[in-house]
Amino acid sequence: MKGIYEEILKKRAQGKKMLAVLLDPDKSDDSKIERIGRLFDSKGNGWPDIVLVGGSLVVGDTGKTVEKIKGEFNAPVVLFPGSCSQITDKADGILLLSLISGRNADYLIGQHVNSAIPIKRSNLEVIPTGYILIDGGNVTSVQYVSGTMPIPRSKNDIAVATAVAGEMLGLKMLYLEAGSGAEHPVPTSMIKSVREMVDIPIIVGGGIRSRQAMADAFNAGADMVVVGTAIEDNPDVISEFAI
Ligand code: 1GP
Repeated sequence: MKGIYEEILKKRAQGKKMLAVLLDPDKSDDSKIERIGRLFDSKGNGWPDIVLVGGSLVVGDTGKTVEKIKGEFNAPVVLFPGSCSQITDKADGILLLSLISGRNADYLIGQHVNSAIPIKRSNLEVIPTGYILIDGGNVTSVQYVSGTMPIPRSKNDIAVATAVAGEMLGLKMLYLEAGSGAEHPVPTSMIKSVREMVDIPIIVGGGIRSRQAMADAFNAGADMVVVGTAIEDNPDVISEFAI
C-alpha cells in the first residue's frame, strides 16, 4: 500500500479531519488488537485513517504486532518508531521522525543513519516528519528515553520557530507531541500559532482522552489527532472519537 501521504493531502484538501490510533506492541496483545479492530470496523471502512505502531521503548516484536493489526484493520499501518529496532518491512509506511525540538543528535540523524539502508530496501513509504515535543505537565517516556527537553507549554514562539525550521528543511509533516499519557495535551493556542505559520499537515497527540480534546485540537488547526492510551486502556471509548 503506497500513497499514504497523498491520501492525507487529499483528505486535507477536502477539509476532512483525520484520526490515528496508536498501538504500542508492548501494550496491545492479540485479543486487544482484535477487540479494537472490531470496534473500529463497526463504523465502516476508512476509520481510523491510519494505525500507528510504536513506542518510546518497545521490547516486543513489532513485526508480529503489525501482521496482527493488518489482519484486523482496513487502514494503512504506519510505523511510529522510538528507535531503529522497531523497523519492520511488514508495515505500509513509516513516519521517519526527526526530533527537532531536541538537541540529541541520535534522534535528529543517528537512528536514521542506522536504519537508512534497510528502509531503502523495504517497500515502506517514507514520510519525513518533524517531531516536536511539548511539555505535557509530566515527564513522559519520550522525554526520558530521548534525553531531550520539551518545549515549555507557554513558549508558542519557540514551537513556531521550530516548526517553520522543520518545514524549511523539507519535512513533510509536523507532529506536535505532548507524550503518551501526558497530563495535558498540546495547548490549542500553540497549535493555532504553528498552523498560522506552516502549510504542511499537522499531527497532534499525547494526552487526548476525550472527544472534546480531539475537537479542540482540530479546531485549532490539527489535521490529524492521535489517540493511544485512552483507547488501549478502554477500547469502549472508541465510539466517542468518531469524526
Ligand atoms: C504518543 O501522541 C501519542 O506518542 C499518543 O499519546 O497515548 O497519550 O494518547 P496518548
